[in-house]
Amino acid sequence: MIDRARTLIEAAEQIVAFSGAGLSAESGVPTFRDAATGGLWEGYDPTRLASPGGFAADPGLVVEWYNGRRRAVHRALPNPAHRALAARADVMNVTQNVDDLLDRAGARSVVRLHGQLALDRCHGGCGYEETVDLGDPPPLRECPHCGARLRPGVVWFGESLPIDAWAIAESACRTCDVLLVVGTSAEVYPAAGLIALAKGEGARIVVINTNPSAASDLADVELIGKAGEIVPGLLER
Ligand code: BJW
Ligand code: ZN
Repeated sequence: MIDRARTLIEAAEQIVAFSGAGLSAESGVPTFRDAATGGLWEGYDPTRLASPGGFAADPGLVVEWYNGRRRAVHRALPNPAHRALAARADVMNVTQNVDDLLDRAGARSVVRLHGQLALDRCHGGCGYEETVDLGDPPPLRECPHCGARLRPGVVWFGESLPIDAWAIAESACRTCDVLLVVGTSAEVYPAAGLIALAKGEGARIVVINTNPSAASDLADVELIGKAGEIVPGLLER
């Protein structure tokens, strides 16, 4: 199966890597829905924490939860899968991840569908944004422009994805020859819809995941195992 995937990759002109939390699992960053890595949301109701309604109900709790995750990402290091994806300048990285591990691995540009932990932005919608030190994130505070609350610069349930990032991702998935689907449950939309979009336009789908996922049925090649162990061998020239 690895050889089949490598053959597809070698023949491809355009390669897109669509990643999820499993990509960073071996760096020690917990996933969302995967019990094997401790499931980040175990004991929490995700719609409470990662939603505008949850923020309205208990903004202090939500900011503290994100600040704990920010500190954990700050302590984490890129793993071999991040480094392999970053090392191939011809691979476009489209990620659902809000960490900065692809960037720290040296990826030139990363298309982020669900925002980033390293930003705070105004929840009132005035457009104010501020970079956050992941190692020493600030507590809940007000927007210096309009007085509304600042919130993590991520995309919560019920919110729209960043228009520019979505347009770039959609266009790349329409035209790519191979879509690598790395470490995602492929359950969260519209991001997960990129896989069917690429497949419908003729791309070959290579799925790398420790378990079968919602992407399995769309896979031309499914490689079951850890991203850090599989991705480097797939992408080395
Ligand atoms: C390994 C591994 C290793 C482990 N190696 N693999 C139908 C169509 C469109 C939308 C919807 C729809 N149905 C419902 C919706 C709404 C909703 C949605 O999709 N809900 C689903 C749960 C059903 N979507 C939205 O609300 C989106 N917005 C939207 O639709 O706007 C339009 C709208 C407007 C108004 C009203 C309604 C709609 C926004 C979605 C935002 C998602 N945000 C989050 C949180 C980000 C901030 C934060 O980090 O806190 O994004 S949710 C969370 O899930 C996070 C992730 O990016 C995302 C995807 O998770 P991911 O990355 O796949 O992680 P896991 O844990 O699920 O999977 C990890 C995988 O790795 C597993 O498969 C493991 O096996 C594997 N693995 N170790 C390889 N070492
Ligand atoms: Zn503001």
